[in-house]
Order: sequence, then structure tokens, then C-alpha cells
Amino acid sequence: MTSSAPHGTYDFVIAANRLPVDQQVQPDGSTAWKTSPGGLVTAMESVMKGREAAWVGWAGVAGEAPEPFDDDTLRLHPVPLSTEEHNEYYEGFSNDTLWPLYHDVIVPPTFHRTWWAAYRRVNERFAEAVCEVAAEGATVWIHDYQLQLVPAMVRDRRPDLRIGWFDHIPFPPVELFAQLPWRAQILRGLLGADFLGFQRADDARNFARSCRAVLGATAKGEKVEWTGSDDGRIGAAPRTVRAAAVPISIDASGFRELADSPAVRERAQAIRASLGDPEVVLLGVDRLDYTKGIRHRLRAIGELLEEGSIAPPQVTFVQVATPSRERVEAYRMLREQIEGTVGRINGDFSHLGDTAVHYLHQSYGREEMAALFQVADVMLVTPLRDGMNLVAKEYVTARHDGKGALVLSEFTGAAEEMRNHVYLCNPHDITGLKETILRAINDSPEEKERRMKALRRRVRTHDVQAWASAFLSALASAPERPTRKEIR
Ligand code: ADQ
Repeated sequence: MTSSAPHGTYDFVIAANRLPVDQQVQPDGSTAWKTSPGGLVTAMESVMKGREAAWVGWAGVAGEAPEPFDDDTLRLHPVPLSTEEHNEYYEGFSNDTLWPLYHDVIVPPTFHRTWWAAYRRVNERFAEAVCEVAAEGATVWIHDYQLQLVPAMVRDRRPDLRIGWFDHIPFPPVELFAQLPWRAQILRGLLGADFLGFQRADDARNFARSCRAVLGATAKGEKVEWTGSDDGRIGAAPRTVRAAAVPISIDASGFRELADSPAVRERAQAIRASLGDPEVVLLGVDRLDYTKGIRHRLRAIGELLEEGSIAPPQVTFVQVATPSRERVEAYRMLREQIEGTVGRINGDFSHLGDTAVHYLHQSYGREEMAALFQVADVMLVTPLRDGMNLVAKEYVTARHDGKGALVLSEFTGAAEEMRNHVYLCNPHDITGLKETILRAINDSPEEKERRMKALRRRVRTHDVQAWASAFLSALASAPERPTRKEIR
């Protein structure tokens, strides 16, 4: 503990792997800033609007970090990553160890000690940056699986801070989590926080069970008590921490307004016309990630085409697959498989002018996304495992006409809130998935409107602002830290 650690001036500090904007090097060598991709930034953007705060994160380009700068009321404080650290901490430990481990081991996680060393080193750097900008007694909100050691590292340096952490992805059952060679260090890192927020109550319970099984901590309800250890390793002090579900959402009113704009409505009509005005448009929108169940979805679509249950030009399927983590081997393989499958399906079932599957491996602006959602008569959100899935919430919000139908996997966090009114599916069950898709196509318009109405109400009342307030009030009232004497 270094009570002499320098203090900053910000009462509210965000730490996330990425800054909300990415630095991009242009072909002429100059640099420009662009909104960085992904669910976390989409969610936090509207929460942070107008708030005075510092945001600590990587600027998206390896090498020296740009100087801290202001973007409206936000102080952006870039953390540098070398190319090697980007490979080992980010692509390696975060995306090839933790990501598959936390998503039910859909692909096998890779364990490398050098990656772990880089993860620790980079987490240390984030912790230092947080302490540099945080004022005495500030609130610090740390995000996601890339920064699980930061809570304890910050606590060690700055016991005056109130520290929260939010997990955007699932927290695995202890039977899977226990595979991680550094499981105890990760749990100790997280226990440095006052409050830990998860997408589902099951994720919070998985965390508490892991603390019990791996650390011998006491877990009762939402409280985890850790009596600490004297070995001088991360998170050694005794703590009482609350771990609970705070499901994330979207900026529902902002997205609704955007979707309702004349430009987006016109664009939706133009998209529908360019698809040949089909009777039914099926849509999938995902990062190209093995957790999203795109292969299972294509299998179901391929079989439906083969059986003649659906056929172009009456029914067409549009799959938008955002480029993602393209240097990680599992992602390269996935892309090849998906593109091969799309090619085969189109070879067998498309005709000149009538395409069975429109596949778009591109990123789009918010307007284009809203227009695409409006075109979708049936939205297919079929992940094998997903922390929440914001696309499901964006879709129902964009359908201001109350039409449309959402097929949603039971393995998403979103299904916890939406299961009663979606067309719920198990994406592993291809026969069941096909039946569910057909039901979503063929149900009566009245039934679909009834379901969409309930879904839209749910997202409207549980929006991202409600999520942020729930998280911050839970953090403000999190259990005070007991002294070592009180706990023993
Ligand atoms: P992600 O895995 O990135 O997020 P998701 O929740 O679906 O997944 O969010 C993706 C966001 O990117 C959505 O806002 C979507 O509209 C946007 N997007 C997708 N494809 C796009 C494209 N081609 N062009 C432009 N935008 C696109 C992680 C977790 C999720 C969790 C979120 C938030 O994996 O489970 O819901 O964080 O906590």
C-alpha cells in the first residue's frame, strides 16, 4: 500500500480495455479518432454523456500512448500497450484464454504462462493510471474480463476509493473456472472491489461458488466474505464484497428516436426493395464470434431451404457478421467455415436474381443498423452463450411499428428478461430451432404484436440509464470494509 500514491482530480473514473474512441492511422500517416466498436462502448456512451469523468483505456494502436485529452466532459487517459502486450494480454490471455473459458469452453481455452505474465503487467498499468486520475474518495467503475486484477491492485494503492466492477460476459460455473491455472489470483483480484455486478443472478452465484471452492471464502446470499491471507499476493486483505445481477441494456429512447427518423425509415424501404421485396426477411447481426451460434443458425436455414419450407424470393436470410479478432486462430477458422457454408447454401438454393443468404462481413453505422432491424420480419439471435446480447434489445426497440418477431437463444442473458415473449430456442437443437423459426414466420400478426408490445415495454423501462443507476447505487451502498479484527 502506498499512501503516498499521487491523487488526481476526478471523482468518477471509468476503466475499460478500450477508450470510447480509437485512434486510427490514415493512409497518409495522419491520425484520426473514431468511436470504438462493441457492446461495452455502445452501452456506456449514453451513460457518460454530459458527466464529468475520466476514462482510462487503450487507444487502439500499439506503441506509445497519445497524451491524455478532453472529449467534451470526458477526460480520456490512454494506457499504452506494446505490440507484444497487445498479442499476449489482449489477443492471448483475454481473447484466447478467458473468453472461451467464460463461454462454456465452446472452443478449448489456451493456457500460456507468458500471456498470464503480460495480463498481470497490463492490469498493473491500468491500476496505476486509475490512481493517477482518481481524486480522494472517488468512485471507480472497472469493466470486464480484461481487467479482473485491477480492483485489488487499485485497492492496495488507494484504500480511499470506492471500487466497482462489471462483468459484461458470463461468469462460468466453478467446474469450468477451476481449469484456470491462475483461478485464485483472478478471484483475489476481483475481491478488491466493493461491488461486483453481473448480467445474471446465475453469474453472480457462479462467482460466489468459485470463491468458496477455490479460496475457502464464505458466501451467503449476495455477500462474499474473504478473510484474506498473509502471503503478500494480490488482494491479501480481508474483505466483504457484494456480488449481484445488474443486467445491462440499451439507450432505448435514443435508439427509438433514431429508428423513427424519416431517413432511417426511407433507408429501410430502400433495403427491402434492394432485396427484391421479399415476403419475409430473416436477419442475423453478430460479431463474427464462435459464441454467437452463426454456424448452427446456418445449418437450420440450410435444412429449411433443402426441405422447401422456405425459399427465395419469398423468404430471404441476411446475415451481418462484423469482423472480429481476426488474428486469433479460432476466429480465422470460424470465418472460413461460415463463408464456406454460405457459399454452399447459395450454390444450391439461390437463383439468378434470388439470393438465399445475403452475407455481409462489414461494420455499419447506427442508422444502417436501425434500418436493417426495421426490415427484419424475424430476427435470429441464437448464441450458444452470451453475457446479455444487446442486438436483441435493439431489434425490439427499432420496430416502432410493433411488428416483427424475435427468435432468442435461452443461453443469452437477454433471455432471463425476455423469455416469456420471445420465440425461445435451444440453438444446439437444430430440429427445434427450425420449428421455432417457422413458428416465428407463421404465427398470426396479432400474436406477434402482442409479444413485441411486451418486449418493447420491458426494454423501455429497463434501459441503459436504469442499469447505470442500479449499478452505481449498489456500489454506493456496498458493504463497508470490515477491519481484519472484525472479521476474525
Ligand atoms: P458483444 O459480444 O460485442 O458485447 P452485443 O451485446 O451483441 O455483443 O453488442 C454488439 C453491439 O455491436 C450492438 O450494439 C450491435 O448493434 C453492434 N453491432 C453488431 N454488429 C455490427 C455491425 N456490423 N456494424 C455496426 N454495429 C454492429 C459484450 C458481451 C455481450 C453484452 C455486451 C454489453 O459479449 O453479451 O451484451 O458486451 O454488456
